[in-house]
Amino acid sequence: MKKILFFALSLALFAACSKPASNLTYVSDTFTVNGSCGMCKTNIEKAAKIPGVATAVWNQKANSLTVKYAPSKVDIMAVHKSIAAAGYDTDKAHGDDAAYGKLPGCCKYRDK
Ligand SMILES: [Cu+2]
Repeated sequence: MKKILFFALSLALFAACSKPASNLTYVSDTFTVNGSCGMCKTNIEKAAKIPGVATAVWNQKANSLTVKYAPSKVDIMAVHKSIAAAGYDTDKAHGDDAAYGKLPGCCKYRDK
């Protein structure tokens, strides 16, 4: 019984390690995401990091987000939508109004 369990575990481990994650092709894209403070940066970058996105860096001064993502794994529109669902406007998706309403006062970038 222990041997079977060990075998199953090794197989699962092997399957997890042998995923061809390293030979994915990544591209970089920069687009506008409106926000106002450091908390926005955390929220925006967290929302942008959906599966298939390797890195997401938001620039507060420029109101722009640079993402490195694998087009074979994720559509860039899905990234826009995820950010919009968190309450932030991108140049292609309007931030969800209910989510925007729940943002703390310092993050109300539309009311400035
Ligand atoms: Cu903020």
